[in-house]
Amino acid sequence: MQFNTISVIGLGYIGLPTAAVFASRKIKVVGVDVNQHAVDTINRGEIHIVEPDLDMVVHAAVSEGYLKATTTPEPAEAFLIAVPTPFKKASEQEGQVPEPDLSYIEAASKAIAPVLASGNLVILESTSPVGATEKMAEWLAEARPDLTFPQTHGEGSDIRIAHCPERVLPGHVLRELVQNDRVVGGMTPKCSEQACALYKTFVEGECVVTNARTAEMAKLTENSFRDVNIAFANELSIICDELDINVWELIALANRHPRVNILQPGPGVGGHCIAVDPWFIVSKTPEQARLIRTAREVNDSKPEWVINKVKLAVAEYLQENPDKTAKDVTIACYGLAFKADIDDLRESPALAITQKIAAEHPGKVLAVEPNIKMLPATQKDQFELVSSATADASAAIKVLLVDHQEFKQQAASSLDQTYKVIDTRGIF
Ligand code: SAJ
Repeated sequence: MQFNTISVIGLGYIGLPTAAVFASRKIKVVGVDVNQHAVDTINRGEIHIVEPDLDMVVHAAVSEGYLKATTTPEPAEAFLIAVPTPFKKASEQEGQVPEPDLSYIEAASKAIAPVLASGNLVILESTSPVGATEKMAEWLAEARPDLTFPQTHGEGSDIRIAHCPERVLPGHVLRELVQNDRVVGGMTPKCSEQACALYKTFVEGECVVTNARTAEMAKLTENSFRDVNIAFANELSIICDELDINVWELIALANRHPRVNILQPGPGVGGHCIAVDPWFIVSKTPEQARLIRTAREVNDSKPEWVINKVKLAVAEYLQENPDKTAKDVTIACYGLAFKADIDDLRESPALAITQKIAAEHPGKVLAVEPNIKMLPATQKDQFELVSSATADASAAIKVLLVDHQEFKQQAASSLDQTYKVIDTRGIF
């Protein structure tokens, strides 16, 4: 099947690169987003998110006329939905399992329904709980009783539906979009076949076919696998601290075993995926998903453990310097991003730790984040953004939160200083 026009709904971290890559293959792409600012920015050939090289691809796609953005859906042969699937806010309480919020998928389905036509393909790319694709198909069918859908008409339906989860790593999106294998979960084999034909316009990896539910679970499984493994490393770091063992040396030694590959501890798990997606499994099967839930809890509790370590370091410093009070102690936090070598502060344990320290510590709190030029407005009054040199010169306590390249390069020269160091990433 030939696709001349496709529409991507949701022009964020996944939708915009996907739209741009399709457009770079000379397919007409209509990008749809509710955010007028994003739409205007893209139509100027610019981008509103940070991702290496994306600006060039979007600029080329817009100026050659293959990509345009709009707030209102238009007819197309295929629709790709790449909107957020966050938690429901109301259930973010102690002891409760966060429930996935499908309202963005629902809104996107209702927005495209009026322009759907027989023969169209609708793909859900958003990371979703098991059953979300079927739910999307129901919403579409309710809005368009004049069309037939796979849940009622199988292979003969007017509309084809599939779930094809994105699996790209922020910072490497353009390469991974093209090179990664793609899981294609059609509601029927014909749906999968058409979705494969669409992705094959740019995917160099294999398109591996399954059903929609398995595709949904595959994505959740990948991120839960990583979360469980990071939780194992984080738990080891707490055990090793108790037993006076260097956890990084320990992991390096254990990883010499041919069948052991432990991940790295850190200050907690951030980002928009790994800390969220395992909950989609837990909320569906709370009785069965015991390990997955515990891993989430282990990783979510790590920031508090780091904060307690900082408090202990302050107390020790004051014991060693009885002429000083807590107000005289400057704490420097190195790194605010959710992981190394990116500028993304959203859902970042490093930022949360720095904010909490700043809120509780009576002395000065400095933050060093080489990947940003200024603090978001909400953080401006909480702590100061300074250079490494300034922080090094005035801090009594150093808290290393993100293993940015810059910090790794400076680590060796910082060793001979007389700071108290809480190194959550093992770079010192
Ligand atoms: N982290 C550790 N220790 C490690 C590895 C990671 O503490 O050894 C932390 C990071 O510092 C960060 C968090 O985990 O706070 C997540 O970082 P990440 O690099 O593991 O993953 P993301 O969130 O950037 O991207 C993940 C990827 N999933 C997997 O690797 C299984 C990516 O392929 C997915 O497409 C993405 O989630 C997504 O969108 O779901």
